[in-house]
Amino acid sequence: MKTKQLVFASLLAGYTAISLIACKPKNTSNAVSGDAAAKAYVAPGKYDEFYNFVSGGFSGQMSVYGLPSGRLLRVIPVFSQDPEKGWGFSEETKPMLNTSHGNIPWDDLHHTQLSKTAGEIDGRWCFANANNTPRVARVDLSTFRTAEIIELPNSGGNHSSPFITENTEYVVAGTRFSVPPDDVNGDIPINSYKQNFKGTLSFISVAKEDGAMDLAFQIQCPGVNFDLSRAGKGVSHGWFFFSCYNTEQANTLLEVNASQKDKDFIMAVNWKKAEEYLKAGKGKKQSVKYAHNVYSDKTHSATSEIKTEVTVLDSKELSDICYFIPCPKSPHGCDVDPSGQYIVGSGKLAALIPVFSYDKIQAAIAAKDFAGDYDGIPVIKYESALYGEVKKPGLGPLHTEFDGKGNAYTSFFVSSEVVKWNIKDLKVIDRAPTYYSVGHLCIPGGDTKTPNAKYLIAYNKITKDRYLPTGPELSQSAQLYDISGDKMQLILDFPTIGEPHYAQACAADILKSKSLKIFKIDDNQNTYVAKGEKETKVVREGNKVHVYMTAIRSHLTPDNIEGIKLGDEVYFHVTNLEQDWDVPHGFAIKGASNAELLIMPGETQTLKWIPNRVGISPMYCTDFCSALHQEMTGYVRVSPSGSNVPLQFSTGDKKPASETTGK
Ligand code: K7E
Ligand code: CUA
Repeated sequence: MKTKQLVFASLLAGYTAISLIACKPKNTSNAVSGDAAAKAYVAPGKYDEFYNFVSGGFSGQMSVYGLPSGRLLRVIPVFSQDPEKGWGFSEETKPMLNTSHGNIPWDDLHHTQLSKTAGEIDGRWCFANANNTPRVARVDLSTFRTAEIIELPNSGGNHSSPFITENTEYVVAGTRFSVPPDDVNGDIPINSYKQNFKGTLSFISVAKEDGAMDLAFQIQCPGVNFDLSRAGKGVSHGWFFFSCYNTEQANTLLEVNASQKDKDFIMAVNWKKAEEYLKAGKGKKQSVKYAHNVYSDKTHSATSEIKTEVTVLDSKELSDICYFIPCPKSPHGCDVDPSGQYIVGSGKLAALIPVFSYDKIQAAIAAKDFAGDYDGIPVIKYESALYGEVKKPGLGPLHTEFDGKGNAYTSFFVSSEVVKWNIKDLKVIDRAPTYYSVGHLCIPGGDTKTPNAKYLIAYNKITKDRYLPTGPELSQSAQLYDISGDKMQLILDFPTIGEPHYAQACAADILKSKSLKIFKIDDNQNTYVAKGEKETKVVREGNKVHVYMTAIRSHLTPDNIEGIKLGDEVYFHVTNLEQDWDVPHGFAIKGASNAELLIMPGETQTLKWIPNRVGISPMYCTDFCSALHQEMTGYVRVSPSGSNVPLQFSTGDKKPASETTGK
């Protein structure tokens, strides 16, 4: 990280006169003033005002914090296994991590996006991207669980993702790495990038009623790196804006070779026009392979389907859907203000921030005011699209959020600060240090038409000297600022799970009443459900043994099982019979090599267990559920493979020792 920062800094030094020694803010201990604690204080027993959905970076998860307290409310497993929830361990959730490359237990999640209606947060879903093996996930905000994951073909490093249109018509994803299309032989020299590599944008449609995602179409673009994006809104609804770097089309040592040009691009995409072309049959079917995984709250199980076709529009052929706008020095963030009129490009190595005008972009397109083309895509003249530049704002601009009061807030990685500037006159109004090396920023509703200008959160990369040392690695941190006054005021530090990239926040009132409390046991359609203790049984099918088990305070049924033999695969299908809020039961058995379970009220989850030794294996509930939780236990007897111990099961004195043989 440090080396990166230095290289970054030395590159910058090439064309800015600003001293790099000044990069690290001083006076860390004085940074918080006296009334800060009161502003972030939420009394015990009181609710926070906002939910904050924070990306977990390399942890592959999303975490939910309360604001302003910074309380960690929940970690939602998305692209990585999570032993706290059994995610990716139980038989029911394993298919969610399936891809065309097989099961992937760990990915890298960078951006969260709350679903919107008419440009406002509607509290239905939160989307997230898997950066490494390209995927987009939809988290259901009634259960705070991942409900759906779709893989993206023709992509590598799904970074410019998942950004959504103002009515959640589409979740959009741009590939970070350009790669040869999936249906051609990719066994080619890497240095044939310029001829053979393509950049792909994916448009995933989202069904209005239930959020079901479908890869509607892709747009094939020149081979560059797509970094970030935002949908237009208001006046610019129907357009999408992507930052592009590596327009040098380098395939090695990008830190030097992709920083050659004075300007890279923002790409403006007319997605309404793309829809028209799609309807007119201009798309080409391409054969590809990608997984589409769906979790059902009815069956409490996931399914994974491999799909084999995608429709691709060619941006070169359909010459009026994509336009390039020059943007200084390797733009990272590409952010659209609440009105939809202004598009802010943050060149990582630029000494200014360009602000483009949607109206001027449209006028330039209408007048064909182009400075030639790039790989067949028209390039609008910089001055023709430009509204103006923010001069000398700081070093290493990354991301911009908006407060709805006419101000923008940009994060500066190298100079470790947040800079507030006015969108109309482009004048810097205020700056506040961050500790240290800030990445993304979040203002609740900051990408909506009406942001809530009370708080701003900075998500930082480096924490050293802020928290007690914990060995070589320190937790990353978030910093909360009060932005209700003229000056930003730092009021709280709180640690994050994994490296935080983008985050979004919304008023607690939008979500809290929608939150599900239990799954109704009568609605449970899991194949192996036992809706009451009477339905519990143990069934042998060859060497597979299915245990239909129930859990209720404070016993398992059955809790004595005999007749299991070496060579058996035992499936514990545990149904939690509770119908009370916040009463999960857990399940673990000695020697289980893949997992434990955690089962919510009314839910069924399955643990697969292959015993590897003869003897008695204890099992128990892992969640302290009642005063008699320590009594919530049982035993399984494992016999040698040839044994004729009959299959029998029981709980308490009802001792049927009944034998159930399979079909
Ligand atoms: Cu700037 Cu991956 Cu959005 Cu992190 S990205 S900071
Ligand atoms: Cu159930 Cu402890």
